[in-house]
Amino acid sequence: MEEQKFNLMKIAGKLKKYLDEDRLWHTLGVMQMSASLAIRYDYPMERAQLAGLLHDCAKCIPAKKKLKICKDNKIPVTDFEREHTFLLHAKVGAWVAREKYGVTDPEILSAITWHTTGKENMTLLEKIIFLADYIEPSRDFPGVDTIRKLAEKDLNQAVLSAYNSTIKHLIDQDAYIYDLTFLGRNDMVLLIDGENDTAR
Ligand code: DGI
Ligand code: FE
Ligand code: FE
Repeated sequence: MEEQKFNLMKIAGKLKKYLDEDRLWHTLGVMQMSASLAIRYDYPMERAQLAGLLHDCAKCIPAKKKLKICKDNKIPVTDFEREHTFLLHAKVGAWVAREKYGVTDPEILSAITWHTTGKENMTLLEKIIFLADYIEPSRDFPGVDTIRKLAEKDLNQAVLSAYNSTIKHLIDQDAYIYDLTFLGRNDMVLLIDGENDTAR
């Protein structure tokens, strides 16, 4: 399959109409961070930039409209997602990326779909976007710098740290933790254990 070519600047210009200023700035930060991680971990840089640029393209769509998009396009919505419509920005984002920005690459669409919770068996690009979303330059929360440093050294460890920090924060707030968040986090633990075993 021939690689699709995209004009990132043009996409950013279009996103400006659909995102508020803070979200656009965050999005540009994720694009930048995705590029750095792609260089470090040997993933095609422009594809990582494209996924980073579009990961939150549906973030500013109101809940009702996201549900309508799902209904009209036969995108399955679980009862849980209907109650927690925040989660839908990820899978609706993948739909918008395909229908409105012409992205057909399943690897890129999958990275957008899973960027909020992650999941088991994440691909390299899924990890890059998940982590870039967490540590892009405008993110500012306790411990973010430690995870940024870790991201230079070890991708899996950094993804695990990002999960741990989110989960601790969610626990402190008595928030509901999604199954996929736990599954993704535990999967990283097993993966890291496996790496250590082979090293022994
Ligand atoms: O869209 P962004 O804000 O850039 O980032 P995102 O799509 O990764 O969403 C981050 C938010 O998602 C953050 O406030 C924590 C929340 N989140 C992630 N996993 C879970 C979760 N919230 C709950 N309640 N439970 C989770 O498992
Ligand atoms: Fe998001
Ligand atoms: Fe984001």
